[in-house]
Order: sequence, then C-alpha cells, then structure tokens
Amino acid sequence: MTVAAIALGSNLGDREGALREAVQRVSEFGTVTAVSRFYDTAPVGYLDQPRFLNGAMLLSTELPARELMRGLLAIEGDMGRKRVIAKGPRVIDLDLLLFGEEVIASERLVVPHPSMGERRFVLEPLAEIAASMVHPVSGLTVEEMMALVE
Ligand code: PH2
Ligand code: MG
Ligand code: MG
Repeated sequence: MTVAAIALGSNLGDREGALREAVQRVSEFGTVTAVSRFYDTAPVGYLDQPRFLNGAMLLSTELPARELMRGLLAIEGDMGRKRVIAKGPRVIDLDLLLFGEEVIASERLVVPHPSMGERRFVLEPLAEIAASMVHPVSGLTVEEMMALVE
C-alpha cells in the first residue's frame, strides 16, 4: 500500500464540478484518505488564461505508480481534456506529485513531480492535508517546502 499525493487543477467550464468528478473517479484506484479545500488561483506561467481552481488529494493504493499515472491520464482524457497549448487552459489536470517515497525518472513518468517545489498553487493545498509528507530527494517536508516557496 502506497500513499500517493495528487494535484488537481481546472480552469475551464464548471471548475468545481470537474474537481469533484475527478476525486470521485480517482477513488476507483484505491482509498481516498484526504481532499483539500479548493483554492481559486491566478494562472502561473502562461498568463493569458482564466483563473484556476486547484486542490490536492491523498490516495492509498495498491497500484504501481505507472498504473496510477495511466489511470490519471485516462480520467483526463475521459473528461474531455485536449492538449492544445502547453500549460494552457484545461478542464482537468491531474498531476502525480509524490508516490510514497519512491523516486522514479523514466521517460514517461517523473516522481516526485519536478516543479512541485516552485508552485504555491500545488504546495498550499498539499500542506493542508499532508504537511509532514517527505520529499524523498530533498528530504524536506511539504510544510518546509511551502515555507520556501515565494
Ligand atoms: N497549471 C499549469 C500552469 N499554470 N496556474 C495555476 N494557478 N494553477 C495550475 O494548476 C496551473 C497554472 C500547468 O500545469
Ligand atoms: Mg499541472
Ligand atoms: Mg499535468
């Protein structure tokens, strides 16, 4: 059994409905042990797009990381995500942030998520539900990462 931390984001259509639906669908891959509040956030990176609703969840799962990732991508596809502009508007974005303390660097999957430490819109919801979860590369807790982000 592994605890996976997953980030959720949406900035098109019914953002809250999309996040709720995604949580429901992800629950098919294990047991959801926590869901953060949803945060209305200004777009970061590619700025000319609507505001996001972001959240985070914890999933206890028996699946290996690559299977979970495959499942997350399938949910994104089912929910109508089209990859048009990199970092652009999306109905749903599901990012695998942490998978226990596993470190994975394959062509298809990199865990911990490489940019999680730079993103307040990821760390703030995650800190709400998993403050003491440890980043296996830096050794920092989510709470400590949150204190370092601008
Ligand atoms: N996702 C991005 C790019 N910029 N900004 C916010 N506020 N929230 C996001 O989820 C987000 C973003 C690409 O994944
Ligand atoms: Mg993302
Ligand atoms: Mg993504």
